[in-house]
Amino acid sequence: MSQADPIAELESLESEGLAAFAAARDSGAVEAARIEFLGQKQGRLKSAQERLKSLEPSAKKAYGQRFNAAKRAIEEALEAAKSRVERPSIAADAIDVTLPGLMPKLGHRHPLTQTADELIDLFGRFGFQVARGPEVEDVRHNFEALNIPLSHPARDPVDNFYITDKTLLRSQTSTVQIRIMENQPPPVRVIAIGRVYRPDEPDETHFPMFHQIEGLMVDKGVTMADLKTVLRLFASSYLGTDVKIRFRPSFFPFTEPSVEVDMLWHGGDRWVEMGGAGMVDPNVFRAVGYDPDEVTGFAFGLGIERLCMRRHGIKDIRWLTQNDARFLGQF
Ligand code: FA5
Repeated sequence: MSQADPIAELESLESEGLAAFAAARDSGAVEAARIEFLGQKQGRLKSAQERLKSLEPSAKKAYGQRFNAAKRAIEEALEAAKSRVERPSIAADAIDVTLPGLMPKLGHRHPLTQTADELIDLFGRFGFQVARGPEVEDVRHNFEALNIPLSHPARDPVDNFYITDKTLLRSQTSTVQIRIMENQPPPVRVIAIGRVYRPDEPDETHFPMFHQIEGLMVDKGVTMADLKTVLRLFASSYLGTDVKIRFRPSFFPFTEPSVEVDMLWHGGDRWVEMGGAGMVDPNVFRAVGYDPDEVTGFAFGLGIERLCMRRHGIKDIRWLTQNDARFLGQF
């Protein structure tokens, strides 16, 4: 392009003008470009227009047409740049009521809380009331009154979270059995749900803090058959009619006889231990002032995590306490 070629100069003026408006990011820059290219006194288009007068008559027509095209293009670029830089400030001030709203993320109850609430509801329908007890317990309620003497290995400090010699984080909800019977005469029909603590090594099915549901029924003539009926009703209501339950002989100091409660699901390949149960030991009745010749009773204690995991197909108990929203959001 030679300096002397007026058409070529118009072309580069046009492309510089378009580039200047395209690069303008705010109204100040748009205005500066407007003055540079379209200014009435010193604008570059104005000077290009002046040049027309000095051209040979034969060149005037072509130059004039090219000039008009360049001017139009630059004016359009000005309009486009104006509306582009103005748009954000309009959007910032105005509320567009036609835009779809942002849905707030709703929280919901933790799967363990859901399980606990469902158990309370279920046993409520069988006539069981809800009781609570403290998580920091004394050795009387956690051991002594439950027929666990001082020499018993269950009291070992390596198996419990002691706070002082006489207090500890309760290791089982059976403590609540004692608290209830101390405070009310028979008949009793209660469940207690809550946290319990044991220094167990965490793995897929064990965690040092977990939850149990305790059941206690005391009345004249309560038998092992009542225990099995209640647990079977519970299992089929909570987990489905195709659940089988099985009692295995076991030992707990506070029940005699004692059993381990296993459950087997349709499609499952093995029995899963859900908890312990049995007939309340006469020594426990004596410790709370009940007459073992007058009343009998059954008690059971099941792991709530195990029930919740079974119900939802959760493979690892540790997921329940990791607070990963992607996991919790599924329930
Ligand atoms: C007891 O705790 C007895 N108190 C149950 C009982 C109550 C027996 C009333 C008789 C009468 P056990 O230690 O087996 O029993 O625990 C009961 C259930 O708690 C277990 O079957 C299991 O489901 C659950 N459990 C035990 N330890 C853990 C743990 N570390 N993590 C998660 N669940 C556990």
